[in-house]
Amino acid sequence: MKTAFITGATAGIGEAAARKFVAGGWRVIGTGRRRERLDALAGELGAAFHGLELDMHDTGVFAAAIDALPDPFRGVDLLLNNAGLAPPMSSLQDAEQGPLDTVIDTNVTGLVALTRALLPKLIECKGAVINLSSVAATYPYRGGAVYAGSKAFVRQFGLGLRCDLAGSGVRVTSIEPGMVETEFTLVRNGGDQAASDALYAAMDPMTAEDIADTIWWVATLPPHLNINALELMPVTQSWAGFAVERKG
Ligand code: 8X3
Repeated sequence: MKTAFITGATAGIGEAAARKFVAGGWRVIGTGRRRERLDALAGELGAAFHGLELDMHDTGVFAAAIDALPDPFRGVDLLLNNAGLAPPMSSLQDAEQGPLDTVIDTNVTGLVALTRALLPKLIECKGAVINLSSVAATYPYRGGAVYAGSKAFVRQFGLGLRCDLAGSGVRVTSIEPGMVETEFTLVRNGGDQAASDALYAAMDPMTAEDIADTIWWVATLPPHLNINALELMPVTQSWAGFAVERKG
């Protein structure tokens, strides 16, 4: 029986992935800050799910938390680096530093530290790392510089990690979705549900389950195949072209 370690399992893509992997016969260690959500998921998914209360900013406790995993969950075949967030949409010249630090600490520093802490187990199992990046890693948009930069880091980090892991059998993939209706926009907008609803209105966004299904597909490919990066969008999302500033 394989084990997936899924960060940010208390909502959205992480939660959908936890359900998908348990339904597929895996054990899942799901992390999050919200104990009550982890407990609810444990109640739903049963003994195959282990909820681990973990804050991605708390890099100093990662090693001890991993060491303390209960017996059936001690091997890790897949790390799904899903936890992440975006700061409020704002030009950098108008942004507060605090929310930017939170995003960099979570999306970049926490992700690197957790990956490093789990690598011995992943190497032992010839496992896989799947990182949640974004289309924002490739296509910039106004107000998203720090978010896009963090997701470009995630993609390039994964490619570099593949080089480091050459010969180990460990696979590394960057999943790069566009618009997925989850709590992502709600968090980005500081809890404004109407703004989130308006963004996804009448455009048939992707769902957390769509992305979880894709992650499952990547994770269960034959072990000699590595998907380096996979970009997904809803059919209704495309590009608006370059902005041009004219003089006079
Ligand atoms: C977020 C993707 O297209 O909603 O990762 O900005 S998008």
